[in-house]
Amino acid sequence: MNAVNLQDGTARPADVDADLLAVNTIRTLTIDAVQRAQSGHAGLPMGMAPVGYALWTRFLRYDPDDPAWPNRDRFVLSAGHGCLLLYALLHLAGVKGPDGRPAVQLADIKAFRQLGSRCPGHPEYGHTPGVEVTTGPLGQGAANSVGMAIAQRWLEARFNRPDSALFDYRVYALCSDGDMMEGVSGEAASIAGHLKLANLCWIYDDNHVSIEGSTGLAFSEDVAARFRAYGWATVDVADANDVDAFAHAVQTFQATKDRPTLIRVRSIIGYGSPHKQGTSKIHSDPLGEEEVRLTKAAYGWPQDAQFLVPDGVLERFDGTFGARGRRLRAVWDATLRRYRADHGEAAARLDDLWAGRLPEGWDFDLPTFEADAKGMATREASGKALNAIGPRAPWLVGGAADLAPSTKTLLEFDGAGVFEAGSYGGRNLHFGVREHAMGAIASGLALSGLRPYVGTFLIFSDYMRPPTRLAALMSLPAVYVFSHDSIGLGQDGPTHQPVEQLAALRAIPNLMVIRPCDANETVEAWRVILNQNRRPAALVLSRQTLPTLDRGRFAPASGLARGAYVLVDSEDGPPQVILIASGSEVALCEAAHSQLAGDGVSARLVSMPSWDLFEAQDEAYRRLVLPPDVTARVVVEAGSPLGWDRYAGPTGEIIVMRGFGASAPIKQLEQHFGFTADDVVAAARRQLTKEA
Ligand SMILES: Cc1ncc(C[n+]2csc(CCOP(=O)(O)OP(=O)(O)O)c2C)c(N)n1
Repeated sequence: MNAVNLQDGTARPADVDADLLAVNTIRTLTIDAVQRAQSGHAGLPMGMAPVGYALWTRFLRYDPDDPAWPNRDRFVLSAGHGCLLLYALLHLAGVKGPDGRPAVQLADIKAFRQLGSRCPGHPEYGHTPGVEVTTGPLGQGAANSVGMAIAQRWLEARFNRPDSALFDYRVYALCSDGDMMEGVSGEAASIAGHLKLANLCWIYDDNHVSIEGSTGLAFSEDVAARFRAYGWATVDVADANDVDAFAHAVQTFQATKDRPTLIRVRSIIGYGSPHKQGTSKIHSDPLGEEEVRLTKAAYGWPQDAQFLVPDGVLERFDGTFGARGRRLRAVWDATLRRYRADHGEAAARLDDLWAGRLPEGWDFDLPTFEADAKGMATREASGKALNAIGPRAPWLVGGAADLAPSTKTLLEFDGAGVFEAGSYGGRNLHFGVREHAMGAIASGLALSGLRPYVGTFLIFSDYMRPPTRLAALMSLPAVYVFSHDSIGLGQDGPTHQPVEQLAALRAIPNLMVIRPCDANETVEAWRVILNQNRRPAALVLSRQTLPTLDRGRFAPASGLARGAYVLVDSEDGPPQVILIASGSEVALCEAAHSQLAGDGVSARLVSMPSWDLFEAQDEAYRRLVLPPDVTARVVVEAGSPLGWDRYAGPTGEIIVMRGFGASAPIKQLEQHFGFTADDVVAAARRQLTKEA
């Protein structure tokens, strides 16, 4: 491809070759969109347009008529701020949404960053067809792509047959300097190298510029050397405009069968802008009208044309990207037809997987636990539930960040297996001590149709908060198993005792948060979580044993599905006082309830494992459980008070943690921090006195 002569802006679109014409279309669409919106990031798309163009037109296997084709190559724009590159590609490639309408119309690009446009400020999964994953927080997309690559390997191992390669797609992620600086990409790259994910290619836009100026201000390591140390192959492309060199690098990736590949592309941010290219000014400022004209001149573009898509560009994409994708898709459809005929059962499973549901009967073997005063930890019950579901839910896959024995997240039944380099069909993933990447990888798995669960201690949910939030934003059904959920973990002390984490999780919109009180509620929690596929869920579990409640005497654990329910009521008449608790504090309140009943106090005990499930109930139910006229209330939870006043009411009492915990045996801690039945009884009595 010809390089553009920056001094000579006289060339007309018709004069330059078809590749350059298409590349400059991407660039000028970007420039015009940012200029019109007066916001956005033009620099990356201007620099990397040739790379995006070459990848899509020469390599990407993608049916523009169906961006949900299961065997499509994935293209993740991890540097989400450069979204106009993706929007322009989706537009020019003629990608269509499920309704048959273009995924991105020119009108959407013109309305970049405006309400309702298919071109929001950063790519949003589910909002714009063809956007594989929501990106913007740097590092996340790169880490998500590792989950996607794991999923491809897993699907291949489990479902491909010698005569039918249903899954052989590749995963490409375009990463910027910021992506490379963020720790999460390092974690993810480390495990990708360890797992030898040869289907994964990261394209690193090495443009030496970020917001504050040169990356040299803060970033001087040899990134490629680092990746080689992770076990990746690396290829350098000296000039982003050299599409043949880039194409050669992609071919090297495709020929590399034993490790992932990093293609480092040296580019010039804002390429073509005479006064701003190569500087941080172009990173996120609109060019300004005069500079837009000069830049277009530099490209040999009509200076006054806006949002111009010259004749031939759409055809260029259609004749390359489109033609290849449609042809491959037709071949794949034929393969799938054969597969259905020859491997009917596996095909039926795939239909379930693609529909986002687990096979019928996945919950048949869920256990019920007998009443038991000694009981078991909810993490223990969770492990039993998981292992009861596992054999019937073949694509429930997961693991922990080196804490599987503690979080009880190991699948132990025959054939569960381990996902490891060269043996990719296992159901157990070993993430190593990499919580942040683990969360992002879970999203990549969910985006690929698998049902992932990942485990760590609740305290380390902080380490995976960014991907948790994004999973909630994307409505992905990932499951986070968080054990060791309070001071109840005991002697590890305050570094490990979560206090504010529950409140922090509850603050994430669309995240289901469930803290079950005993073994049977834990089973019900798994039932609720896996019965839906539109939300991530945090399952918050105790380290310590908790009594298994006598469900003959108390309400059934299925009440968990409604978020809160009356576990045991006053024997006669309306309650004088309501005790509300979650998780390990329910048993404590049950003891207090008995004590109060013995003293002739009518108390109600509400088990409240999930605020969000409760808030989703109709008002009548909520008033039934928590009648507004009963204002004598005691809330007990070994966590932050934040938000509990909503249920305690203005005059209720809340027994919570008001500071950090301490290192001591659990019994001492309960005494020390006031989590005993006597404390609850005393609070209830204070409430009654107040009432009187
Ligand atoms: C986690 C995170 N931190 C900060 C930002 C804000 N931010 C957006 S772009 C950017 C710098 C980008 O520099 P680079 O990655 O080199 O992209 P380029 O300048 O090449 O467009 C920053 C800090 C972000 N999007 N995500």
